[in-house]
Amino acid sequence: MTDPTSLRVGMVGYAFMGAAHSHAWRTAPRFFDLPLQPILTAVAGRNQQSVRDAAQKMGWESAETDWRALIERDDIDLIDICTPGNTHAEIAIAALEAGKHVLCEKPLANSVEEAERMAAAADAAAPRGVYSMCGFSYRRTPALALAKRMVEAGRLGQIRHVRAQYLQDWLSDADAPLTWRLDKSKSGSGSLGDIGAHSIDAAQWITGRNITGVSALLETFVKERPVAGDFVGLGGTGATGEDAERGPVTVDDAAIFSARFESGGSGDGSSDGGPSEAGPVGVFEATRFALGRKNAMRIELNGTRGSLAFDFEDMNALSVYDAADGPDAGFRKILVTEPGHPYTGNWWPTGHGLGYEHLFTHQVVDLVTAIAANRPPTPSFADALQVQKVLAAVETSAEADSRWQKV
Ligand code: SOE
Repeated sequence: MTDPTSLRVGMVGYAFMGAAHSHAWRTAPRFFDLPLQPILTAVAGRNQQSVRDAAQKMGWESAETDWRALIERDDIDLIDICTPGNTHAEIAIAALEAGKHVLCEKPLANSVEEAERMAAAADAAAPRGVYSMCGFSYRRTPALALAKRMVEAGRLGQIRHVRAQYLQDWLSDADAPLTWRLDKSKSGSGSLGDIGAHSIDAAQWITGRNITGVSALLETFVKERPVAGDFVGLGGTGATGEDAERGPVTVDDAAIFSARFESGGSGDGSSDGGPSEAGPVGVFEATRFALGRKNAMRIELNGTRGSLAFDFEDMNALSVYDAADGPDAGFRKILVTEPGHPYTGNWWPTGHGLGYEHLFTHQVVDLVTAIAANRPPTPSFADALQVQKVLAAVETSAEADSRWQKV
């Protein structure tokens, strides 16, 4: 029985992303007027006691030990996939074919082939009013949503440079344990897909241009690590000990690549330079070894009329340079907390700021609003497939002495 006023959610997985998504499903209706009320109907996980504890802690009405049970239940309208990438394709395709909406964490999949099947299933489901979104949550940062508005309005003119870094340091300790994010069979790649994917999506979304080619290198600094003990966090503080068994790291610790973006007319609002106009050039870096950088998701755009710069470690601010302000102006720091800024009007008075968890609440708001309006949410699986193709091109280039690789 479908309740037209509610959206009943079944979530698969309950670790870091499961906790962030649960918080968002609970919080969104309390700060935003949603057209459908999310119901935290069930959470699924393999270990019966652990998933029951998670349901209790995170506010889910019931617990299942098999994700397939969520898809078979007729009291669930949407499947929220918060598991490692090697499980995304099977769960998402089964859910869409069963007529359930899907929110799938990033990256969409562990290969282009899987992502293509997922995008095809999404395209087949949409005409039936069954929708899907990929969880590139940084798009829901107010400062980055403001940056997108500025670029679309032509405030930066023609974009020439994109400079994107995603810097973490939770693997700087060579004895941090071997968790699923370091196992290619589960995660698909290391820093490249886990955090580099966010930079790729943000850069393409803000500029309104896709990446068309890359030249890349990947590096794994620490080739083997202690097998994970009781893993309790990203860096893992499991009981490994001196004599712990060690296993191979099968993913990159750091990814660096240059990129070209589409040329010609685009979403940057500038006068169309025509096909002869070069598109932006980009430099990307993703690493878990930038000692001292904890979650520095950074992006800077340089255009013909201005520039902007963002650092998630100062996430409520956007730095903007406007050439029209003259040579003495320099970058101005905008506090993105005004009522008219994206999302912020629903929270606190100006200047009080938001955090990482708000991105996931905004993601729920946009997803629920699109579903209720019967229109496809973004980023779509097709958008996420484009990111997957860039990830694959980076890996191909890195395996071929950084030779230029078209996307
Ligand atoms: C780990 O690097 C991680 O949790 C990513 O998986 C998330 O996508 C990112 O938002 C924070 O860091």
